[in-house]
Amino acid sequence: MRRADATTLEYVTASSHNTRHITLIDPAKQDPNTAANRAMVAIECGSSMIFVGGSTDTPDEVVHATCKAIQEAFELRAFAASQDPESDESQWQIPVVLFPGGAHALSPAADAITFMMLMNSTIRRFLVGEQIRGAPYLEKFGVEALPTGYLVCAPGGKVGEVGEAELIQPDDVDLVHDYALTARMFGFRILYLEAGSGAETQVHPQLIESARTVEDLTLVVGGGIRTPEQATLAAKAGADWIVTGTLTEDAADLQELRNRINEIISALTA
Ligand code: 1GP
Repeated sequence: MRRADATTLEYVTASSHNTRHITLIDPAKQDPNTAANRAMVAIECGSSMIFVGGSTDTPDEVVHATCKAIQEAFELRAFAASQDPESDESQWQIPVVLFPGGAHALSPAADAITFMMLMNSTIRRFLVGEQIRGAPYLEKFGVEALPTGYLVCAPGGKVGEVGEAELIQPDDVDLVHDYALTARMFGFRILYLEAGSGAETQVHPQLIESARTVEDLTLVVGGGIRTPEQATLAAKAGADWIVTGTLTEDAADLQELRNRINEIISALTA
């Protein structure tokens, strides 16, 4: 549920003193009600955006039910906060953004979508093919497109394999810079450096630093970030946003989830 007075792109690209945190929720991994409960805990702990997506083969209806459940939960919380002088309604005006594996995983209940070109894919489908299939749907339902260059870095995981990406290696600092420059010249506002969900190693900080030297790009970094130290490393290298999925997905219960997100957010705001 985004604020009425700003687009999601404005929210995402706004300058922020601290690196902000995104909680990624994979609709394939829990029912919509559980997803909504987890999203509420994430926001209570200070996460600043919810991504919905991840798996490559989730059907539209599952993605939609999850987005809807999260939006309804946030609306209720915003309403409750508006009735309570001690609470801040804007805490719940948090965008719910699709992070799709393709044109199949879409929902009109989302505020926006990371509209991505997998820039280092070797196949047309992920450069522009899925996007052509998804664009009319997004236009019809008024889901805001966040123009995003998506770069898969080693180890790359499943997205690297499925996307047939020429993985960016840790020492490809010039290459990542040139990709960042290209992204900006295409008019992308966001560059997402991805190591792959559940990756054993996160995106190398020198790649983040190199991309950072290109102005006017908001940097999102994800994949393999599990500890506050790793979050700090990415933040210090210049990430505007970090994404965690696995860390929160495999928490045993809501209390463990709360502890884990609190630790990451404390590291980012220290
Ligand atoms: C995956 O970058 C995200 O696309 C998050 O990765 O699951 O490793 O946190 P993790």
